[in-house]
Amino acid sequence: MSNPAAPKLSRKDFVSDQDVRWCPGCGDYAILAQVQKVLPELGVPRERFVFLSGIGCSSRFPYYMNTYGFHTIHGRAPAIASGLKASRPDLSVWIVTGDGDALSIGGNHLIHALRRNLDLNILLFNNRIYGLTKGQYSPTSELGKVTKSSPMGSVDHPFNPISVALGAEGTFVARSIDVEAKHLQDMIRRAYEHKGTAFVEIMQNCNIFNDGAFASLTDKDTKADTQLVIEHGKPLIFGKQRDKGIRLRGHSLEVVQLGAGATGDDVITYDETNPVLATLLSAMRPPQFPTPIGVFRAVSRPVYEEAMAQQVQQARLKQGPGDLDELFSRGDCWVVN
Ligand SMILES: Cc1ncc(C[n+]2csc(CCOP(=O)(O)OP(=O)(O)O)c2C)c(N)n1
Ligand code: SF4
Repeated sequence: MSNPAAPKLSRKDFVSDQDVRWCPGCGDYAILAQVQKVLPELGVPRERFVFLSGIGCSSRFPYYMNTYGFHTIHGRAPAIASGLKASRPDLSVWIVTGDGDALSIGGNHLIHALRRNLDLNILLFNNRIYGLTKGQYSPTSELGKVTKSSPMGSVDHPFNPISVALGAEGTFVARSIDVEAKHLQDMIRRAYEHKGTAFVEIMQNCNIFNDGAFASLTDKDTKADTQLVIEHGKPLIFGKQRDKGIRLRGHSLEVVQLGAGATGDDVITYDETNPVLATLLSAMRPPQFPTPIGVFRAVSRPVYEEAMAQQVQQARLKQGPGDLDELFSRGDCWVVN
């Protein structure tokens, strides 16, 4: 899709003339800025990009991108994006969704898009709350979360979006954080480069209804010990002094202190094509473990739209171009007067 003859674009080309209506301080601004930074670097003409969303604060995203876009209906962006990509495989199709939009009302659409593996990019802004509707708990809110809709604390066990995407056999599954600009840019670029459905969970602060949900991950004093940056072919090492690692003990993971009975050789070297490692890492939870960010899984599998186009071509060769009117009126038809 990249075209060397395409006009040189800059961030400004992707900024729309719409007033941004997110609350001041919302993490969505940082994500928008990184998407607008990366897109001009991809060598794709602007009119080839389409952003589709469902409903929520995050789903206002298409208004702010100077590209084609469609603010669709709640939870249904994956369905509409699938139709678009199947009929226009030349477009670069992006879905922007929230934890409520993608995992409550849209849960079913999300998992089927992932297993079908159309060449789509899904950015799930996870603020662990319903922002637009003013602060009800969401499917990623922690157990015991006190909100207006759970005044005594939520009794729902939360989803882990990475585990959902891996369980649906997503071929590209990654996580980043709104304020980790460079890391987020890398994940957006990798998502674009992946052929197949790329799923990126972006931890996003909703400073109005769930402020500080990821504070320990983003605070500069703690983040070296609470984040584990996973990279293909590199050892799972973290900590301010880079002195802690993740190793396998039997069928489980454990944190080891390097130099105190463990060496770099004991630590796992990450392999983003290994489904067992991805599953083990997706289950890592604080406070026992740091929170992994990066690409959990990247594997290649045929994409839906190509297989579909091949079948259509084969059918045309065998049966001719076809006639829709003739098909509709064939067989057991009647007229209602
Ligand atoms: C059919 C339907 N049901 C419910 C709603 C109300 N509603 C609008 S947005 C939303 C959830 C938004 O949460 P999330 O996807 O996490 O997005 P955020 O606003 O936090 O970015 C809900 C329940 C709706 N608009 N339509
Ligand atoms: S309510 Fe939360 S998610 Fe929505 S715009 Fe405001 S800060 Fe952002």
